[in-house]
Amino acid sequence: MKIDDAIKVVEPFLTKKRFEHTIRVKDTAVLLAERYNVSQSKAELSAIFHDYCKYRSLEEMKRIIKESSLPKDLLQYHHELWHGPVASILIEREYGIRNRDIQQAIYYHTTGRANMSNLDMVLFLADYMEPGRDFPGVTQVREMAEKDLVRACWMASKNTITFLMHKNSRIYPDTFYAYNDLTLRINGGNGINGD
Ligand code: DGI
Ligand code: FE
Ligand code: FE
Repeated sequence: MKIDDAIKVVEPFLTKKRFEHTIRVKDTAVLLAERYNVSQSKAELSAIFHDYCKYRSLEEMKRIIKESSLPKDLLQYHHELWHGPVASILIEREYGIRNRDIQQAIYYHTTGRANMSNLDMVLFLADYMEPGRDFPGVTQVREMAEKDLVRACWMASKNTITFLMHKNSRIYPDTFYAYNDLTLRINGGNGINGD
């Protein structure tokens, strides 16, 4: 699908604010893709669709998780975690976007996962650090994103887990798997405590 068509498809499903966020994620993802040798068209298309299902009803998302191959344990966790996996399925069903790399990046954009591809990291990071974001620590992540994709993702993942723990939220396993794997990738397992 052409990028202009994708933008037209997605806009009616989003609020104005969310649509503007989506465009900023796309622009940020394009910059990161250039810097880290990732396909620009894949980065663009995954960014445009990443929050496509953000405002689907909980009933619809629940139904799709139940009747598809998506992991059922998602239903035991916060519904905020559902929109990525559900979008990865619906873009194929509704628009024939059947591309593993794109679908995977969208699937994991909220949690991350172990073994993230560069495209996965570009979307994960673009969503975290687009210019409209104002999280504590986001400036340092933006600076790191200019030189080290893995380390910037690691910082974003760590900040998100810290934020969730402060809220006493339950944390989905993939969120931890992402953090653990990125930690291993940045220090080869030689953390402060040698773990
Ligand atoms: O859709 P966006 O708002 O652009 O951003 P997102 O999809 O990255 O994240 C939505 C929310 O999900 C964000 O507040 C952080 C939260 N989140 C990420 N990992 C987990 C999580 N929430 C819970 N409860 N558990 C997680 O593992
Ligand atoms: Fe999202
Ligand atoms: Fe987003």
